Amino acid sequence: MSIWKRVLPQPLSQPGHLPLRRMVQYIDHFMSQREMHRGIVGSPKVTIAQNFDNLLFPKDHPGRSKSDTYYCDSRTLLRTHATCHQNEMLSLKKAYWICDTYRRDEIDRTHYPIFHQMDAIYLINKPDEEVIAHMKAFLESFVSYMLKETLGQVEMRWVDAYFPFTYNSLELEIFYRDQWLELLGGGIIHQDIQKRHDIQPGWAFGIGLERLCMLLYNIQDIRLFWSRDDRFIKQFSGEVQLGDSVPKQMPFVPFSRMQPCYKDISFFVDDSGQENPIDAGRFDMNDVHDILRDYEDLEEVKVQDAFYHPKKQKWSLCLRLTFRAWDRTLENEQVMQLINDMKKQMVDQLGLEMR
Ligand code: FA5
Ligand code: MG
Repeated sequence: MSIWKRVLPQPLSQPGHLPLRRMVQYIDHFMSQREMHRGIVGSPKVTIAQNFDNLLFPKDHPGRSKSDTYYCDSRTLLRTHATCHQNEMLSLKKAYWICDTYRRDEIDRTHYPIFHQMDAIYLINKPDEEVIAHMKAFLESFVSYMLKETLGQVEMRWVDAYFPFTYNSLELEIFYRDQWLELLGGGIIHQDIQKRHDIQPGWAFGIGLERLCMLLYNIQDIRLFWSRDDRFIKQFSGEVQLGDSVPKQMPFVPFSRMQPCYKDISFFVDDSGQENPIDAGRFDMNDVHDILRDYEDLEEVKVQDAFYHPKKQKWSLCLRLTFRAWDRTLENEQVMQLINDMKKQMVDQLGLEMR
């Protein structure tokens, strides 16, 4: 399905976003104790100026490329980070905001093209060293508030980083399962931005909410936030108990990996005289792949068998299809429906004769 159909009506609005919404209640509590205002953000469609130019992104920054960013037209795009709303928030002086963000990324266990970020700003009229010291203390206490009861004492370290819109930029990493894991980025708001808005110096930071939530609940796959499966959602329905730290969270119990379901489909290829039906003649197996790619729950397609049918004088191909949804068990009836639909597309679009 295209990204344009999937743009969220509101941040955190999917059923599978429940653990994120729950985590945000804790975040709100932490922030309110530090007199931080929660800023409201609008549509994910923002201008290139908001997302890049005003934040001093060089014209050739890779983040701007069409292969990384969903552009709507020559002026607008789907925001790639919550920082695009920083300018609107500066007058609040101490503020945080949460929004859905979009990046053209591979889909794997830790990357998804739609995710959520929280950004914050904290203005204090102090010299640079004190601004940085304040930021480090604030963010260390935030991470410790979020994770210490669940993960135990959290080992953290700061490493140098680069963002076009901050200086003295840093990333905070935590030691988790034998490796250092990037959790958030921050730095002092760039002087050009300070001048343009005539504001006091201060720091800014940003964090990916799904990644934090995965640590909090031991969720191993970011795609589960898009699940509608009760076995996922029900695990996050308990009471939220606000206090000095997030109480120990019950780790998410993964349900058994879904069983794959195998089905074969066979069809005739009218390519008389060809030695091999797959790489010769009018028939192009890639046309079949183009049709099959649209079926999300189809994991793999393999050519199982190909033989020449002497009576019909046609090649017969058999494909082995592996179906597996990552978030739910597929019923046989659903798979049969998918198969029927695929066959119809193959007949209508490619004129193939199904067996
Ligand atoms: C930023 O987006 C900066 N705007 C953060 C920032 C704000 C720095 C303010 C300084 C001041 P970065 O591109 O590293 O930085 O993304 C931040 C976080 O978003 C990452 O650490 C990660 O947790 C999350 N993230 C990035 N891409 C994905 C993705 N495809 N899926 C899920 N989470 C992602
Ligand atoms: Mg980063």
